[in-house]
Amino acid sequence: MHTLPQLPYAYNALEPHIDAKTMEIHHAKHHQAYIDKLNAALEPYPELIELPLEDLMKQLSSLPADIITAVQNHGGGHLNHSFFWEILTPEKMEPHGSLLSALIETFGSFDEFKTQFTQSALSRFGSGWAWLLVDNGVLTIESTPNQDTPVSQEKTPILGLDIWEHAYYLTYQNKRADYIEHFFNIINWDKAQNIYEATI
Ligand code: MN3
Repeated sequence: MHTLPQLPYAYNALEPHIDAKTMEIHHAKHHQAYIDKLNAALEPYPELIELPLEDLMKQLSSLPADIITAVQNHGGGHLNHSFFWEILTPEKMEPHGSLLSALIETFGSFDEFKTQFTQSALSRFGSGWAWLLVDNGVLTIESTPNQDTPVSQEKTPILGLDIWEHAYYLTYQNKRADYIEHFFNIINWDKAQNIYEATI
């Protein structure tokens, strides 16, 4: 049985970058809905409902055929949002450590990484996510449609940005680029560094 994780900060903590109303609806309504629908899909499969979420998503393609789409959408939604809340912070942080070194080595500079990440997030048509991932030991930028999670493709998310309109519309309306720019002010680089360090 999956349950909604508590936010590690208050709904208004990320203002002015993400407004309190957006955070509240996003967490208490959208994220909760993914969890409710995931639990409903898994109800006929008691052995699956007890699996840790990451393990469930890693074996997505070998699940019973009648629940693959529901787990892809709602399990992915649950995992992606649980990760998203953790990678945000109201504390002002800078990229550092082995992750910063690897970003510079991989993309040429931190600014070039930011440019490519922004481009990836902007070019996703419709709803989805932009990611900084470790894929077979290599840092890569990708975007996924809908609630598809890179965890199902054996990739490790280091950063993830929700680019569904529900994540930014109240403050930014159609200006997705402004939302992406503001995301860089609220990244939990300590958390990203810890995840990256565990992959090397
Ligand atoms: Mn969302």
